Amino acid sequence: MIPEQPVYLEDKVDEIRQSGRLAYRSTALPTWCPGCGYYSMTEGLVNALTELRIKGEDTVIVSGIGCASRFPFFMDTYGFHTLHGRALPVATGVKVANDKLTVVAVGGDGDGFAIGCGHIPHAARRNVNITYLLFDNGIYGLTKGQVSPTSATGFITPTSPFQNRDAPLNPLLMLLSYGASWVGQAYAGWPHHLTQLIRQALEHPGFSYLHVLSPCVTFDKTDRTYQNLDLAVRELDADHDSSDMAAAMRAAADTNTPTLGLYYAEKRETLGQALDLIAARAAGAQRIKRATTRHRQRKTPA
Ligand SMILES: Cc1ncc(C[n+]2csc(CCOP(=O)(O)OP(=O)(O)O)c2C)c(N)n1
Ligand code: SF4
Ligand SMILES: [Mg+2]
Repeated sequence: MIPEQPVYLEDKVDEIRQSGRLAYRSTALPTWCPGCGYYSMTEGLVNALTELRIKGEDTVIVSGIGCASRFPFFMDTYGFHTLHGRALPVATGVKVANDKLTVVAVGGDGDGFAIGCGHIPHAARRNVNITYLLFDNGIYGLTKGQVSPTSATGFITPTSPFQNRDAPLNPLLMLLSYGASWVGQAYAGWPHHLTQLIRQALEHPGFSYLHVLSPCVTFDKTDRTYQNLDLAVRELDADHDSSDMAAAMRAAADTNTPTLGLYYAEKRETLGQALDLIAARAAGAQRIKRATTRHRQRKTPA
């Protein structure tokens, strides 16, 4: 259909800018392959930050290494592209240094569950108030498609030419048992649902873990494709109780049908709150020590 009035590119860009959707975009255009699920995550985070009115200058995105970990380059927020697998300790340090910041750690399945796997339980049990967005494409995308800790058994890749013999890890079950205080799962092919879950994760006061199923369209033509995931995923049951750990674990254990939504959420003391208390106690102990010393000095005859 030909529009009655001509549409000018400048006007269109202005319209998009006014909607706020360019506010968090850097001038570096994403270098991901066309169709990569990671575009949905960029859109989802931009929309969630816009809805929550969190400013770019108050946001820090921390990543490791991999295609997923390029994320901070494409965002006009503060960013830190760290070493392979090291996003979580750096993000924890950023948050501890300045509790007012919104800190988002991002990374892939290889970055998080292979080389960086040792950091996840500690960020979760400490309940550091950050959001971890895990982009799971079940493959090492950046290094051209090797098998990863979440690849399906039987998956053929350059490092598993006679089929992957290992069973995939179950990240949701792991995070639940590590003590993450917010655990959810989303899918790059459901962008509106993804935005809402990112928003909830950002709003949660504590460690929020969002597992995002995402196709690597270049190196996986058979397994985690949009076609397969579109047929496989479904929403968590409407009566799912996100305060019920056993129900969350049952849903997470059902790997045949990946369910999307909020699995589990609880409110408990964050690392920042605990450190504030420790600092107050330490300051109190110092005051008592100084007062006792002064008292003793006054009582001791010269
Ligand atoms: C210490 C170290 N070991 C290995 C590599 C090679 N390497 C780069 S990215 C990567 C895997 C990334 O996979 P994933 O986290 O799933 O990210 P994706 O590319 O799939 O988004 C590996 C093994 C590296 N850069 N540094
Ligand atoms: S290689 Fe795969 S994960 Fe990396 S940008 Fe391309 S489609 Fe995305
Ligand atoms: Mg990957």
